[in-house]
Amino acid sequence: MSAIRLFFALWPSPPLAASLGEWAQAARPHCGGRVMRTETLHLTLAFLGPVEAQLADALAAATPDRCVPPGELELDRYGVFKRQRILWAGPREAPAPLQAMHDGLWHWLADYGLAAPPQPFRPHVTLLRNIERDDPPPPPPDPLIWRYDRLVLVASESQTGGSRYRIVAQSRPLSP
Ligand code: 2AM
Repeated sequence: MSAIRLFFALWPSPPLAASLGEWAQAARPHCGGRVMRTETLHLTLAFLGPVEAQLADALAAATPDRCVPPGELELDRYGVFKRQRILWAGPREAPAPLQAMHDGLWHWLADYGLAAPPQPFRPHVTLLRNIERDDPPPPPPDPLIWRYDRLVLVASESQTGGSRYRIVAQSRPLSP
């Protein structure tokens, strides 16, 4: 049976994605590297890796009911993952509500036989890959405010020149 590479993420609104794209362009003269396409920018909450089609279907069916409390996240800095040669935008550390969302998601995923990675959660939006230096530039003056009310389940499909992301399900926003 074929496997599908899946992850849960927060997906930015088009205006926020455009602002993140500006952050990427602003950092590129300093860092070098390859700018991520604006329509693919996201913040991963849980990377599941390859999942059998039956399990992928079960997760897609259950995701609409996996409602999350709405919240706000401030992205105020660039950071670098040296080993992966990534420049990212994000907060210094996960704020408590986002950490709780991450932990709750993995707690639920355990019912499907999926286990969280041992590394701590480092919320980030990858902006540039294959960067050429280790130090991030200073961030733009105004932080970005991310207002979220749902999570999305995304399939990552390999294609020439990178990955294509397809949103397969999303959680229902909680009514006010
Ligand atoms: P990255 O942007 O830091 O590479 C899809 O690949 C998403 O899942 C990306 O946001 C990626 O993070 C994240 N991810 C987390 N762990 C991963 C892993 N082991 N392999 C590939 N992607 C991973």
